[in-house]
Amino acid sequence: MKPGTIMASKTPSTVTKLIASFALLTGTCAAFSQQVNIICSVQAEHCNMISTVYARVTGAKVNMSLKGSGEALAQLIAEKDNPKTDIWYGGTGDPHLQAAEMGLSLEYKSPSLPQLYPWAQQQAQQSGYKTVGIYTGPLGFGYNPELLAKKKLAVPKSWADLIKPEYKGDIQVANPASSGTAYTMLATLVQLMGEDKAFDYLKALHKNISQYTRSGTGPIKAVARGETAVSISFVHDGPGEKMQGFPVETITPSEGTGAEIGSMSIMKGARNLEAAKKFYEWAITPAAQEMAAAAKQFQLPSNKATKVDPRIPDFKKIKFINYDYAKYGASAERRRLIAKWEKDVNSLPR
Ligand code: S7P
Repeated sequence: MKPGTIMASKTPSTVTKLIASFALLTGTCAAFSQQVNIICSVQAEHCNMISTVYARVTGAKVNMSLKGSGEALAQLIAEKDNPKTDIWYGGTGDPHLQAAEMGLSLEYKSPSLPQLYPWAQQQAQQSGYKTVGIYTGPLGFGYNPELLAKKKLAVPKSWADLIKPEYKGDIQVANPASSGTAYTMLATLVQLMGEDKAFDYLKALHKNISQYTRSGTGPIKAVARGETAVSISFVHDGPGEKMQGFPVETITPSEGTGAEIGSMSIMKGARNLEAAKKFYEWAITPAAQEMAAAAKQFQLPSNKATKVDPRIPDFKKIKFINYDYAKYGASAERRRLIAKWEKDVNSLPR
C-alpha cells in the first residue's frame, strides 16, 4: 500500500450504485461542503471507495493518504504539535490504542455506539472513547496451493508447522515495527506461548523467513503472485486476492490465534473537527460498512446491522486466544516487544 493522495475522480459502476443507494438510505445530499483530511490504513481499493462515495454523497472534499498502521502512527506522532490529520481510518487497533494513550486522539462518544458489536464498543471504552472498532479479522496463514505442490510441501496447519526446516525461505511476514499485522502476530504468540517460548519460537521462525515486508498485506499478495509459498497474514485479506484469479487459500493455526480490532480515531487538534465527526458517524453506518465487501475487503464489520458477506471468515470455526487488547495496545508494551524483537530476532543471521 503506497502513501499517496486520492483524488475522488473515478466513477466505476459499483461506486455509482453505492452512492445512489447510500443517498437513498440516508436521505443525504450535498448539503454541506467541508474538507476532511484522512489517513487511511486499509487497502487502497477500500480507501478509494470510501473517499469517492463520501465525497460524492456529502460534497465534502476528502484528502486521503494511505499508510499501514505502524507508519500511520509514526506520522501522527511526528505531527503531534502541528496536526494535519483529522481522522485516522482503519488499521489494526493496537496502534490506535497507543495513539489514544499518547494523547494524539480526541475523546468522542458517538450516539451510535450501541449499534456496534461489544468488541467494537469495548475498544472505545478501553481507550476512554478516543478510538472505536470498525471491523475485526483473524490472523492466520496464506498459502499458494500450486507453489506448495510444486515444492512438495504440505499446507501448514499450525504455528509449529511454520518452523519446520522444509519451509526455509518460503515464508513471508511483515516487520512488526512498521506493520500492525506483524505486531498482532508478535502479541498473539506472546499470549499463546508465554514470552520466553514465543521469542524462542520467533528465532526459529526467523530461519524460515525469506523477507520481512514493510506492509502487512505485502506477504499475502506475494503468495497470490507465486513469489512465496506461505505468509502470516490476516485471513480476510485472502478472498480479495482470490477474486482476482490468483491461487491463494487461507487457514488459521490449530493452536489458536489472535484477531485485530480495526479502528478509527479522530485526531486531537483536528483542523476540521465538525467534518471529522460527520465522517466518523457516516463510517459506522451499515451503508458505509457494506462498501468494504464491494471493494473486495472481507473483515467483519462492527455495526450489528451491516450485512455480512459470505466470504467473511466464519469466526465460529476459528480457535481464538483471549487477546488482551488493553495490555498489548499500551505504548510501553508495544515499544518493548518491538525493540526486543529487533534486538533478539531480527538481528540474527538467517
Ligand atoms: O486492509 C487490510 C488490512 O489487513 O490492512 C490493515 C492494516 O493496516 C495492515 O497494515 P499494516 O500491517 O501494514 O499496518 C488491517 O487493519 C486490515 O484488515
